Amino acid sequence: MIDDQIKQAINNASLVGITSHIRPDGDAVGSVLALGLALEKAGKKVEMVLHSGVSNTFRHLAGTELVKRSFNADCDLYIVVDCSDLQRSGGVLNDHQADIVIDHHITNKGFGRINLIDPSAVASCAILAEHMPAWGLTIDEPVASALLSGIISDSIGFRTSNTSARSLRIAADLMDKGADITRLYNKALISKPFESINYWGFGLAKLQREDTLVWTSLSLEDRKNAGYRDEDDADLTNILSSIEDIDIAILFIEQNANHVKVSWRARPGLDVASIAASLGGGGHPPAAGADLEGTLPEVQEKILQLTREYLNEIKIQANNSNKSRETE
Ligand SMILES: [Mn+2]
Repeated sequence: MIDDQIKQAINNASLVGITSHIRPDGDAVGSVLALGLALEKAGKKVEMVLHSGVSNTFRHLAGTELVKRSFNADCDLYIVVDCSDLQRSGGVLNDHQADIVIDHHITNKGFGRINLIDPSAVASCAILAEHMPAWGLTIDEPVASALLSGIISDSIGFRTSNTSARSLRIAADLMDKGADITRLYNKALISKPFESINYWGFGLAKLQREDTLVWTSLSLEDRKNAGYRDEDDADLTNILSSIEDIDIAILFIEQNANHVKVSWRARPGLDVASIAASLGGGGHPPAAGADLEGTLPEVQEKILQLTREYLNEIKIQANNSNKSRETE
């Protein structure tokens, strides 16, 4: 049904615009490239746009040289992938409506004319892998590689709690189509430039712990000193989330003098997406983010306070349910 609507919309379009969120991760890049390359192969003209460009981590994927930072022309059809709300695209659509929204973020309310949103999917790339054939699009080796790269990235190498037999079967199918899992895994998650590890060092040197909460920050000064060029966290958040006996890890990344990106990671069962969403951000229950106005110390204080309050509520709830169990 929804597949027919999407197929129809694609068939009717000659110039298709595709975009995703700012500071795109592997799933955002993979989704844009997979869809863009497959649509080109199907004879469509395509504009692929990522407001922040493509980070070096994913430059090895086919088609990244075609990705622009803004739309040059008015497209007949705009597809927004892996992006929980329109604002997170960085404003690249201007006044255009999102025609098709494809996403797996639970916080996505469906801001498109046609919405394909599956929060159970491990990645937006997994949704695309399952649905693209029904839209008449072919998954060849470059498309399969982009999709598998996105799945590997968003599942942190099949380690997130939503990793399922279904997601592994999708990955296996993409391998059958020529995607080299060893190479893609290494590129997406293991191999890092010297500057990234150096950048981690600045963040790790400031690591703080308070009970089951850990946090640190990366300032503009740190980025400069480390010689790190991208605007993302160089995956330091995932390192923080590997600390044992922790409920929540937070990373504050200074973007400019009055703008800080906040990244949360939480143990399974907690929901940091709810905190992020209350601040205009988004994400998944165990991994979420938000962009906030303010200086690094201001944002840090505010967010730590909100996160402490959330953790206290969780502890009170847990105590209450223990008590009611005792009195039963
Ligand atoms: Mn994703």
